[in-house]
Amino acid sequence: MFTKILIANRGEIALRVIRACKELGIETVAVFSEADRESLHVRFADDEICLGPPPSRLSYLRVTNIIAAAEIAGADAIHPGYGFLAENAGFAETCAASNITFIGPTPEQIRLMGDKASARKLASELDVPVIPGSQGAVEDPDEAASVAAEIGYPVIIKAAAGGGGKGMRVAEDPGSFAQAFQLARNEALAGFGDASVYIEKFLGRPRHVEIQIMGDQAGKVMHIGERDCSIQRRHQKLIEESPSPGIDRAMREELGNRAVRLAEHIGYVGAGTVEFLVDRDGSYYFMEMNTRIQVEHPVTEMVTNFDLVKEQIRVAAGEPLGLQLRGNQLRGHAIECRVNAEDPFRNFQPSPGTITTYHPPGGPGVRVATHIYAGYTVPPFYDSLLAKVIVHGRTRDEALSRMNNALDSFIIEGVTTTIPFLQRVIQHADFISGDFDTKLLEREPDLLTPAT
Ligand code: MV4
Repeated sequence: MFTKILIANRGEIALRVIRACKELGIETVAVFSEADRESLHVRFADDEICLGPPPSRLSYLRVTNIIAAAEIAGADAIHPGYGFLAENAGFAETCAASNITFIGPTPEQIRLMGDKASARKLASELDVPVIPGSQGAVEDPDEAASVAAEIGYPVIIKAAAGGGGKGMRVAEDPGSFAQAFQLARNEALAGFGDASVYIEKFLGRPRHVEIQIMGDQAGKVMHIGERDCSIQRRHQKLIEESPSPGIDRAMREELGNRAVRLAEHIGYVGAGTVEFLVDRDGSYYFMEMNTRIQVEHPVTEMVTNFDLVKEQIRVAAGEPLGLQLRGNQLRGHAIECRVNAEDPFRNFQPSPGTITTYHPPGGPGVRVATHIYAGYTVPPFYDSLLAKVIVHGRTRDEALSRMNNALDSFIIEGVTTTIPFLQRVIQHADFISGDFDTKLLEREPDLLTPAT
């Protein structure tokens, strides 16, 4: 087992990893930017090293500084958390070259799944259903147009190096295809330094259902249930839950087995997520794979009682998967709401500043993942996640009731938060019934105007 882990991250996920290390008896090293000196991850870690100025490209993204910090502190492994360097294959390579274990998949696995066109190609070769579309990337505009005609309109053009909704264009009809294709390529080049794009049939009202998987170094991969992440705004997830109200036991097993087949084929090590779009007629399609621990992982932890972060560390140290799902049963229902320092009624404009009052919700089945406290100043440099409220109940109704009460009693003053907006969403008839999809917020603009 490792003796000391450097956490190459900040905020709530850094605290989450530190807790897992403490339970495993592993020492911790926090790294921080000049804006995060007063952060709790710095206080709770055994060692602390400043990386540089506040902007992340000068601190949390500085590979050489992070590796130097690990060497100085004597860390034998690095946990990247999510975001920042978590899906950077070059960083994972540099760790290996410096004799430091990167807690996550191999550089090759990160690279393969990071190229969304190659991931799609691999999935289809393994009989994991993919959305009808091009075989890999297409360069030639005429060839692309004939692929689009073949699959039928509307189509969506996606950047191979994109993912998570970045670099996508929809073409409704043949007349708008050539321009959309050109724009998508230009945006892909500008945004990712790679103009490669691929084409898919555009699904109008899909659900986003993702399968949590975990693999060990002996080649064993298991699936650990799904999360429904359909409630999103501009590709930012707002609410996640497990199990998904849109799929049944048989479908869960089917998606899980497909996800495992894909991951096993590449000898996937660590925690990963295989994303699917599920259409209203029950057909499902592979979309992409994320090679990191995700923000919403606690939802899965609540319905399984697993500690996914501890398990990531154990498998990275070469131990076999210690998780066991009895009869693949998920226990009860969990929901997560992400609370951000943003003004939901002013186009989600960021609201950094100092927290004057803080009181978290509590009670049975309520978990709050946060790094904030009264007196903490939310810096303007990073994403605006303040806290995740995760509730568990025996039924979805019980979980929903707990979430309503939790949001009601969550007091954060000094910055504007998205809590009032989240309350409205979970009180919407379509959310309550479970009959929702990725277009819910677009269909309901009233959710975004202040109550009168
Ligand atoms: C799609 C789609 C419809 N059809 N692909 C958005 C995130 C990125 N991973 C892919 N995304 C989508 N891909 C086809 N062929 C609709 C979306 C999409 C979406 C997906 C999941 C959750 C929220 C979404 C919001 C808008 C669009």
